Parts: sequence; C-alpha cells; structure tokens
Amino acid sequence: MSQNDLFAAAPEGEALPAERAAQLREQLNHHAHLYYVLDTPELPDAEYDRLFQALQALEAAHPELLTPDSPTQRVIGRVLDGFTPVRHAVPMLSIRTETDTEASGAVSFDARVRRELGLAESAPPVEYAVELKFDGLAMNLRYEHGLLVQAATRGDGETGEDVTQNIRTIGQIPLRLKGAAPEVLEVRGEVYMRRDDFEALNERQRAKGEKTFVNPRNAAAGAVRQLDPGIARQRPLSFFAYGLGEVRGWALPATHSGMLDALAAMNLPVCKDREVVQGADGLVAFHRAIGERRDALPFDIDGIVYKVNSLALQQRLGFVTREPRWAVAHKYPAQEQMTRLLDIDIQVGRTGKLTPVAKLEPVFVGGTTVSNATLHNEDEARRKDVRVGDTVIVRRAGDVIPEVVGVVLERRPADASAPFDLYQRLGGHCPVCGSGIAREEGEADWRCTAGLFCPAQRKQALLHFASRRAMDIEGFGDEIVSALVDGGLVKTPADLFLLKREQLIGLRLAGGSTLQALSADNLLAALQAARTPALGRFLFALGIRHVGESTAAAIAKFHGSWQAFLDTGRHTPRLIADIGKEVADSIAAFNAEPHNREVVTAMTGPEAQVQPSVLAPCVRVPLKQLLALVKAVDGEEGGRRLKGIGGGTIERLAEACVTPHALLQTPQADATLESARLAFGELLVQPSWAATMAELDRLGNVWDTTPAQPEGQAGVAGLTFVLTGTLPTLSRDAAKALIEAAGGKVSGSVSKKTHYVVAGEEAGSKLDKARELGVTVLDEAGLLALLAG
Ligand code: 5U1
Repeated sequence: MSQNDLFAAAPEGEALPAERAAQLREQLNHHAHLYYVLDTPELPDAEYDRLFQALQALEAAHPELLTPDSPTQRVIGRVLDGFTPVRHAVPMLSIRTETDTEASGAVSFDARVRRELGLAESAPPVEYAVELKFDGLAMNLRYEHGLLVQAATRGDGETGEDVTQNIRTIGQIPLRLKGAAPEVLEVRGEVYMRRDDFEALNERQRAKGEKTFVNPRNAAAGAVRQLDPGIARQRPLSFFAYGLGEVRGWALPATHSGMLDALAAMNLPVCKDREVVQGADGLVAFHRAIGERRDALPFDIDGIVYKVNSLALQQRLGFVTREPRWAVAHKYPAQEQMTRLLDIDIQVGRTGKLTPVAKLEPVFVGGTTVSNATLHNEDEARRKDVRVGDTVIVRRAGDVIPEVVGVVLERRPADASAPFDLYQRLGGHCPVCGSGIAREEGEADWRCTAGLFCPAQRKQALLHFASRRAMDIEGFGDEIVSALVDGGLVKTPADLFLLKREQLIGLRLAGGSTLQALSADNLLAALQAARTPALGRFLFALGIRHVGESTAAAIAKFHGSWQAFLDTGRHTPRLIADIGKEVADSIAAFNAEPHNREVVTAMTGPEAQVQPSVLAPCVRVPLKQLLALVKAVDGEEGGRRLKGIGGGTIERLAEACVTPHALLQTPQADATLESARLAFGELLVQPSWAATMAELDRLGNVWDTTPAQPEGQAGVAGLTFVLTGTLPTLSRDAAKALIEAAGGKVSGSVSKKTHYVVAGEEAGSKLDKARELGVTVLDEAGLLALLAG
C-alpha cells in the first residue's frame, strides 16, 4: 500500500467489512509506528482518532472481526490480584559489568575477548556492536506467528512475571510484527521512561497531591508492576529491543547489528544510537562520545554495552555462569548515590528566594564529591518527607546542581528530626539580614522581604536599580557594582549617591585593574543625572516583587509621590487597574519592612538627594470599584456578610450614594439596597477600610460616576497629550502615531485641557507649564503602560 493509499481511508461500503477492518488496522499500525517509534508523525491526531473510531465501530458491529492484535485492543485487561510466574524458555542472562569507568575498562574487555578467541597480536581488530545501556527494566516479549502473546519481566533470570496487559499499553510495542511471522520470536529489551515523560508524570502527581517518583527507572518499574492496566496506561513507558530469547522458524542474521536491523524492520523500537566499531579504539571512542552527550539524551543510561558483533564468534566465546563472555556493560560514573542527611541549611538567593539545602555526609556521585544538595523548596522537602538523620538518594547529572531525590524510608533512624518546617526553622527571619520572610499564596518559595537591604540580594538589587529601564545610571554594570559591593563601599542604592570621587578613583576591579579618574568622574556625572528620576522609574527601580515597569508607572500616576506610596494601605493598590492581590501583597510586604523604608528615606534625604518627580495624583475611583474590592477581600478572607450581594446591587447602591461617606449616612428606601448598604457599612468602618477611604481622600479622589470607557480604549480615547523632550526609544512621530491609534489626540501646547504631558530628556517650558497647571506628567514607560491599558 502506498503512502497516499494509507492516507486516503477508503469510505466504508466500498470494501467488505473484513477487508475494511484489515485496512484500518494496517493504517493505524503504520501511523502508530511513525508516531511512537520513528517520531515522525504524518497524520494529525484528530485524523488518527477518526480512523481508530471507525475501526472501533466496525468491530462493534462485527464482533467476529475482532483480533487480539487490533490497535483497539491495547487496554483490555482487568485489575489483577497478582502476577502469574512465567518460566523463560531461554534464561534471561545478566551482563558482566566493567566497573572501571575509564577508557581502560574498554581496553581490558577487548584484550579478554582476543585472549579467549586465541587471536594473535597481529590479527585484525575484533568487530563490535556498541549500544547504550538503558536504565530501565529488562523485558521478554514473546511473539508467536507474529502476534504478541506474552510479556514477562526478567525476575531471577529463570522465572519472571507475566506483565502482558501492562506492556500491551506501550504504544511503541507492536501487537503484531510487520512482515514476519516466525513460529516463535522472543525479543528482549528494556522498558524505560523518557525524562520528559517522567517530569510530566511527576508534575501530574504533584497536582493531584500524590507521591512523586524518585527517578525514571522507579517510575517505570512501578508502572510495569501495576495490577491495574488502566493506571499503567497513564504512566508513559517506552521500549528498546536489544536481543533475542527463544527463536523458532526464523533464520538468524550473521551479526548482532544485522539482527537489530531485522527487528527494526519488523517495527520493533531499536535505539538509533548504536554503531559497529573495530577493536578497543572503537569502543573507547563510542564510550567517550556518548559520555559527552549523556545528559542531553532524552532518557537515562548507566553505561555502554559492547558486544562481539559476529554471532558465530559469540557462540565460540560462550558463557561463564550466567554471563556471556562476548558482552560487557561499560559503566559511567553513577549519577545517584545514597548518603546521610546531616542537616538542612537555608540559603538566600540573589532574588531573596530561600532554598533549603541538604548538608550531606560527603559522597562520590556523578564524578565528584558532593556534600551539599538542593531540596528546592519547603513543599518539595515535605513531599519527600526529608528529615535530618535520614539516608537519602542524591542525584548529580552533568552540570546540574546536585539534588536530593528521595529518602530511603526503611533506613530512617528512631531519632530522625521532625518534618521540615522552613518558617519555624528560621524563626520567621532571613538568615542573612534578619528581615521578615514571606511566602505568597500559591507560591512554593519563601522569600526574604528586604530586597534593598539584604546583603545576599545586594548586587542583584543594585544592578536592577541602576539598569537602563530603572534609574538608568550609566556605567553601573556588573563589574563596577561588584567592585563597590565587594569593597564594602555600597550596601544599598542610597549609598551609591554618597560615593565620593576619592573613593572611586583607584577602586579595584575584577582582573586586578583599578578605576581611573575619568571613569570615576563619568560615574559621578551619571549619578548626578539620575538624581531626578520620573516617579514611575524610581518605584520600578526599588525592585519590588511583581512590580514591573507598567505597574510602577500606574502606581506613580495614582499616588503621585514616593511618600504617598510608602504610606499606602493594604488594599489601596488594588484600586489601580491591573493590580491584584498578589501585587498588592508584595507592595504591602515591601512597605512593612522597616529596612526598605530606611533605604528609600535615606535615598531621598539631604545627603543622597534623590528627588523623584512629584505628580499631581490622578485618582478617580468610583464607589462601585471600592465596593467590588470590599466584597472581593471579604470573600478572600472567608467573610460571608457580602456573599449574596451581586454586581447589579453594587452598581445601584454606588449610583445612589456616589461616595462612601454618603453610603454610611444615607439609608435607602429600597430594602435590597438598604440591606446591602448596612452590610458594606459594617465593613467600611473597620480600620483597614477606614484607612483606605482616608487615603483616597488624601489623594484627592474624585468619586467618579462617569461611565467607564469602552474596552481597550480606557484611559486614552478622547484624551489630549502633549509631547516634550526626547523620549528614550520612541521618536516623536512614533509616540504620536501610537497615541492616535489608541484614539488620543496630540496637541502642541499645554493648557488646562491637556490630560497628559509626555516628557523625555531636555524637556523644556512645556514641562514647567504642566507642573504649574497640575497636569500629569508621564515618561515613556508611563505612556506605554497607559496605552497598554
Ligand atoms: N543494550 C543492551 N542492554 N543490555 C542489557 N544490550 C544488553 N544486553 C544485555 C543486557 C542485560 O544482556 C545480554 C548481553 C545477554
């Protein structure tokens, strides 16, 4: 059947049901092989599903056509009580392991083979088939007349267990061999789990709050031994064939590599990373080449297998006890080892993230001695139930940070510590700076709240502060910031503005050079130029978690000054468009940390003299929005008082009262409105909402009743802008085009009717006029945020 024929599913009715069923099976098997084994799908999933359903329907209508190798019959088993023992027709041998992980391991195998074959030194090199040693479970697949009849584990090599119904769920394994139907063909290989499938499986387990697996091999072993094939099917397994068991009625090829080619032609999955090489040099080269790629492979391997390629020579070499003399597994350094957990330290990362780190009895793993391994976060440490005193499994693969992947529970000592509790362990304080720690809802990480003050976060915070989109202090890159922090000259951003020329000249830089007078002068000039930032940039520069450029610009517009921002209440920021609970909580945590306030105050004080712009606050919060927020917060806090009050009632109540003060004082004739009014009234007099209302009054809020602007144009349509000075990235024309595209107008002069002045570098009299008239001044970032809605 040609490729085109396979695509064109002949419409039912044109073929007899039996022909049609056979045709569908062939199509489905062909496309399953392309998809699962060759990873080159040619059919969209929906089309495959359509063919599958067509076959299902046909088999339902004609049960006599159902065959055990039908693709519809992959999951047919029931939940078992246990597995039936299977005696292997040909014992499943193990393989000798070469523990010398260096090249010499390969050389000594070749020497042994040559000696045992009685080859003279002058004889040509032995030909080997080299392949990967997959880290999974050995499996015997028995095909009779081309049909998969049994899958059995290795067990003790003589007797395994019948796991056929789980193995049938592996899409890669053909239920019928392609083009060959020997009386008996037993195919041996490894069932394994790909790394990406393993990660996705653990992610699903986490989402369900269920146990995660330590590594792909354990996950694969668990899936193979599942008594319920329905569950086994949800654990994505893969398979590679690498050998044979009993064979009847099939002429063996002359070489091992030829045999693998033949298996691949029967649609069995055979790994492509295999070669035929000559002598010890070939073995060493393959071992080295795969070693370099080991961590990039999509599955775990623990070594390389070398096999004498000629089956005739294999026969001459024979076996010692249960191991063939013609093969060896040449290992790589193990990537997992067991060791004891001595303690758990908490490290503070550059962004304030608190990471529990396992202190381990030193152990050699992944090629080095490891005494520290990450536990990622509190949830992971708890999920793995890691306790001090435990024996743990440590994994180190490639350059990845070593991690604790699991606990050997059977070895837990009686005096193991209590379950890990990060907050309790730190007494609620950052181990580096003593500031408070916080963990946001839905986040896995605890964090130090002192972004600007904490030494662990210093360099990162300073680099962000000085960056182009923040304070734009030219010249304060990695090298200078590191030198200033390491030299003890700068602890907080405020210290930058206290730097003296004589401190900068001669500053030791990485690599041993020192800062020259000219560079020092340039840095001081850059600092001077940065002393009058736009308020939005200044707030962005503070590095408050979740406060990006556009949020900072929106906060600046709302609060007008840094003082008003530092004094903002817990709820108020949520009245700014796009600010939700997460951002508001982060702002509250920042403002609540005295160290952060000290840094901002020092920066804006008489010595450092940073003067962020002051904007006329532009606050237009309608009562409706305040009430909606009160209801949302009440719900978040588990309150029930406002539960039954819908959006329509809130709208009518807001229209009737306009301001919160009126709401508190004006009884409503309508019973629904009155009961809503009383419910809101009870909450609004509570301290946090009273503070929010007082803050809105201080900001000069206009309790706006004008209808909201149409979606997508809010804040810009119909508004008048004046552009002045040079913007950092936008040309005057580009800025004008953007404003006009959003429905705004651009005017040449500032008047009372101007809504916004957009000011860049060297803004002149228009900026002065805007300040005089109390018109809101935006920088480029503020304009872009406004246009973004
Ligand atoms: N690739 C491969 N893995 N592996 C494991 N080949 C291979 N052969 C084995 C084993 C246990 O045993 C035969 C040499 C008997």
